Amino acid sequence: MDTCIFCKIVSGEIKGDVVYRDENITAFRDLHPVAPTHILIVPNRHIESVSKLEPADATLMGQLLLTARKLAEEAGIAESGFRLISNTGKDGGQTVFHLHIHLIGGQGMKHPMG
Ligand code: DGP
Repeated sequence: MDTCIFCKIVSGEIKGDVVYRDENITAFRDLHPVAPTHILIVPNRHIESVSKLEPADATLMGQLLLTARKLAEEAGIAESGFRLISNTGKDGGQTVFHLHIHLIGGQGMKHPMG
């Protein structure tokens, strides 16, 4: 997608603080971190959100989760714990419409359900 900021980070057209890259996935630090570790894990292929996933994307989504686990281990937060979030659509608070998983940790967090 020509106008998608995350597609541009994936392609290298604009610079991101990339911490992981393979043929299917790119992970980079969030521009506005909310915790000591805040990494965005995205599919290289443009998928708008979880709402647009197809059955054929099941393996890719598994790879995204395994990448989250690996990056959590590398960041030293696998034992202390972390949160994975994929905001989806307007009511979900999504602001960038290229599917991404936030990996957030390194501090205690309030339960999102209150
Ligand atoms: P969401 O609101 O769930 O769609 O999350 C989008 C996140 O993307 C938000 O935490 C800020 C981050 N973000 C937006 N633009 C950029 C950018 O150009 N570079 C990086 N690294 N992060 C960005």
